[in-house]
Amino acid sequence: EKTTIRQEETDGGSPFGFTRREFFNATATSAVVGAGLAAGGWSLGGGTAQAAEGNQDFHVGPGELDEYYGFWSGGQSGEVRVMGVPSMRELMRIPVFNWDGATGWGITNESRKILREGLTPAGKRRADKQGGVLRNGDTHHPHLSMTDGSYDGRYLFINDKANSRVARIRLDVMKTDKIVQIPNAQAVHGMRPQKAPKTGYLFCNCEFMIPQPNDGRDMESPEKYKTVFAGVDAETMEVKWQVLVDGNLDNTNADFKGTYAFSTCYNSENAVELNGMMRKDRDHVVVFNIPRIEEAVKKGQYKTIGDSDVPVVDGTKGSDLTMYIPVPKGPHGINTTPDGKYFIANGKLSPTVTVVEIDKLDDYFKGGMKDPRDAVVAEPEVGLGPLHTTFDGRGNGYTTLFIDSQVAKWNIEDAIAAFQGGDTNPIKQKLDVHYQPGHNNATLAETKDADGKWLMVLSKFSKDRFLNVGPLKPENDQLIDISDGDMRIVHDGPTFAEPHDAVIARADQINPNKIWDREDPWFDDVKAMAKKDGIDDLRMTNKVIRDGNKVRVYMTSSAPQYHINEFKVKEGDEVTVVLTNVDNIEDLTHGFTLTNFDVCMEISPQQTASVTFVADEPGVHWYYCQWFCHAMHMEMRGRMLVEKA
Ligand code: K7E
Ligand code: RUQ
Ligand code: CUA
Repeated sequence: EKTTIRQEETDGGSPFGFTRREFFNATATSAVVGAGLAAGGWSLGGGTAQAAEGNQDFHVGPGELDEYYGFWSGGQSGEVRVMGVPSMRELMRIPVFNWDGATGWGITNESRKILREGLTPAGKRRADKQGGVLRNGDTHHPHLSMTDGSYDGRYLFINDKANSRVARIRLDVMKTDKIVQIPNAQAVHGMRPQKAPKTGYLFCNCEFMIPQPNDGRDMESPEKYKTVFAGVDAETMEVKWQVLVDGNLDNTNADFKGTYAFSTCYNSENAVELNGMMRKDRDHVVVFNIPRIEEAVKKGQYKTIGDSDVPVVDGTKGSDLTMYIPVPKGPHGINTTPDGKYFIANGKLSPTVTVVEIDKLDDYFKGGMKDPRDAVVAEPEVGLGPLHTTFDGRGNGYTTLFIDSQVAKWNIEDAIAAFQGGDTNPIKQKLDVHYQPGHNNATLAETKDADGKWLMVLSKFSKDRFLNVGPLKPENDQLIDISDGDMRIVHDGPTFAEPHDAVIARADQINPNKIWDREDPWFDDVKAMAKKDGIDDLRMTNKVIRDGNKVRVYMTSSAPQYHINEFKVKEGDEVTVVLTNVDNIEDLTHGFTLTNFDVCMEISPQQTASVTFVADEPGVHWYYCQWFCHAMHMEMRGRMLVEKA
């Protein structure tokens, strides 16, 4: 208990020595007028008080830039959010699996192609029943591409548990450019890019067990249900292979050599209801030997399932492609240490975390190790409900304790020494967080460059931390200074729709473009269509082309004008509007919204976007620019005249 610092007592950096609740009581009664001003700076997110106690300032002043980019999952909203760290300012939202009215994601032709092309046949059938694309997603795990264990600034990947998909976001333009739905799967949960030599694969855990194929057979025989681990090619976003496993995959991670991936597995009982899932007292971690899996696929030692042609190899217990390491019941998060030596499986239902030495996995696969438990080098007790662990690059792990509402800081080598019988206590500090933390992540902690400066803890419940907003409350993301040894909370940040996870990269590792490049492959399709209509440069063209009952409107815009003020079509025509923003000034985004037609799109500087709809209502229909761009932005509009058929 000596190592526990009660946040309520120390009050997260207030120099005034009273707790947050006491502070609010004090100001409510106007008891401390003078102190109220200064303390107000602290409680409202100013960094002044923090500077007094911590050794880093989280305050980023007006006009100053953050040191880090954070990438947050948007949870049940299906999007990704870009944050500045340490300021916790939300910088951008990137639509992925959702529909978005600001940018027209889910409405433009470009986004609809991305949302549709990677769906499985069943996914396409589902999409066809609701307008061609799927509408929701449940994102958990955003992860950045790497080269040699460092962020390389190319891509961000994110899973969709709801519709079993994985998406790729291009970091140069911060747009989703590929989405693939994983066949033979329900609920893609854990997802990690390969760390080395580069992100060639994305490793995807399919969580729920289903009959294989899931076509109506074996429904009453849960013992035959299986799930798969999938390797997706990060360049093409195609599913390369799958591995059948025993149990229910949860989270996954990779080593720093490119040899192994490892996944936590709960419900090794293969049960379909809660009681059955709790029958055994152990579950396992599955280790995947990637070169062996590739070899087996190459040799044709696979089958395909149902209408999918993805090779599926057998990695169930006893296979030489996998290793099953027994761990205490219900492991959840799995995290690789930045030095590449260990991975840590977080106990969830057990108060322990299991430390596995990665080099020892070689012994097992070479036949030298008989008992897979021999790869376990420590299993410290860290507290109740350990879910995820992150690292400071100084040999410490930081584990979220869901039930205790704490983060435990513990030393890895001390835990190993204790496991070998030493009497060192690996626990260095426990810090109260608010409340029920899930993931945490420290700056660069998933890479070999972990710098131990800031720790982000994503708590599931905010309870009393913010003004009440009704029965649905925000989550609470807490920023913790870990730079000087002790953990200290410096900021609360509410987020809507459960982010689950976030990653933090140094600003210089991410270098987005400031405006679009006209050679960007994003425009290839629309350029090809224009070429067939005899148009070479979309930036120079304002033209309406009729092709039977199809009408293509090629239009440019520059503030504050569309260069086609009106166009005429006939009732029932299929109209495609192709709009190119010829402004090349940073930040000068225009839009195209067709009133009462449910049509909108973003066109940022030098961007082309297109949208197709049926002009099924005769009359005058105004289109307008929905991004405020100019003093005469309100005047930036035009008319579509639809003549009665
Ligand atoms: Cu722990 Cu989906 Cu990463 Cu949530 S999972 S917390
Ligand atoms: S106008 S500056 Cu739509 Cu009130 Cu906004
Ligand atoms: Cu263009 Cu507003």
